[in-house]
Amino acid sequence: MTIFPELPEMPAGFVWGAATAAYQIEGAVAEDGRGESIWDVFCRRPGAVAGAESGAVACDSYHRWRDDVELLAGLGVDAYRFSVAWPRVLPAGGGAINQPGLDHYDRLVDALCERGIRPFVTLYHWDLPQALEDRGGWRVRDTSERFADYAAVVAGRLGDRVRDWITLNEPYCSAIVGYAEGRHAPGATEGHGALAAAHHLLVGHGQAVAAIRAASPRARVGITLNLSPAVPAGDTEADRAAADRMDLLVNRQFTDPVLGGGYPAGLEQLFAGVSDLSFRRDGDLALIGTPLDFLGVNYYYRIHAADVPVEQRDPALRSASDIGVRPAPRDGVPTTDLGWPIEPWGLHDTLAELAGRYPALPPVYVTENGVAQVSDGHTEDLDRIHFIAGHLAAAARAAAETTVDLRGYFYWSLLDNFEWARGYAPRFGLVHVDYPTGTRTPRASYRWLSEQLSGRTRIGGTPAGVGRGEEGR
Ligand code: IFM
Repeated sequence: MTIFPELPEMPAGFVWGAATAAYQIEGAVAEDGRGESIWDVFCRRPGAVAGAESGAVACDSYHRWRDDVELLAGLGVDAYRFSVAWPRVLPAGGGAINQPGLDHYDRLVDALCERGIRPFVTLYHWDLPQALEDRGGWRVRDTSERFADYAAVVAGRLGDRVRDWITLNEPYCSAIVGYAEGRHAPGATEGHGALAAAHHLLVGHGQAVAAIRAASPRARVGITLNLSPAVPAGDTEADRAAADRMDLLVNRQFTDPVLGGGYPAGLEQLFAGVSDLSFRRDGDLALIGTPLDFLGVNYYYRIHAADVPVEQRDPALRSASDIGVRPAPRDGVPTTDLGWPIEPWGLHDTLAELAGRYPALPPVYVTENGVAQVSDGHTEDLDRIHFIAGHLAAAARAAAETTVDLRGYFYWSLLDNFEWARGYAPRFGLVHVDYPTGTRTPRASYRWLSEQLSGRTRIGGTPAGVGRGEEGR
């Protein structure tokens, strides 16, 4: 007999959700006036994406969005986190608004509200309009300003029904993976440019917070950061120092300024050979540290950091080894099919560390957490059920033991989808997608979660009642 785990007790008003992102599910890249994004261009670069795949069709959610809303309703979640594709709304990045693009999201939001599902809208999940990349992309400050303009347009149109806004998803990946490592679009391998991108993403975030609040005074605005506790691979001084460097690069470069504390001590030294940081301007930190209504945390794994000797480092920031760190496999720790260590307690530690380090930490949502399998036929996914239950237990423990005000959990992802440079092989979905036909088939994990969630009172949102359960907390 199979024993299925139960969901843990969560704080009152806890939001249960599932997440996706535009380029990973929508397809329809040349429809209804959408402009090109950096991912359309990057996917055409030989060798950039496994199997030379792209998001051109993906899950075809641009056409099948009604099916996806029904899947969410059947799952019984309170909320759906999706992203808006900037190049659908402003094909050239700025200037003329493409109304058919905005109409798509308008219909989606209406359908969610009709089903009592609260929309959490991410404005930037990596699909920068190529027209802006051609003018320097995130390396230049103008892109931050264009981002705030775009945020105002979307909030102006959807803000009467959408209350929860996420400015950026994982700026670490946009900046460091996209502009230093070159594994993601735009595929640049620069040091200074990547650090400029990180800074301009955060400036754009601060500007967008103000723009969203101006366009929709009832908005609640946050940012989503991917956080990975960095722990020493071995019990040596060198590995401990490597873990500290990794923590600065991945986590604190973003959490410290966003949560109002400015850039952390040690960061300038870490980047000494890479950049003069001349892109920073007076007033930027105040903007970046604008108080938020919530913080989104994406947790997937801990990093086991091993030291790389100085003579083997290249001061270019093209990989973690350039700051002297090698992610090391850990004996006895199981890994996902992507090789990511499965350590649910890392989610507890992430939340506990946030609570301990930042006295003014706003409410927190886990905006992504999930596991991929690479076997297409894997629909009786008991391992995914245990993954979710284990991570939720860790999150519940953090909520009970620390001051973290944990408000929700979004599983990544509702659907199998385009996993960026790895193409379609990794499957993260509660719902299996047969890409040739677009057919969606709920997995065992979907059935389990929906059973666990049934019988609760939904707290999600009609236009008037968004977030009822959370109101006043
Ligand atoms: O698929 C991605 C998502 O776009 C951002 N966070 C991590 C996920 C899994 O790699």
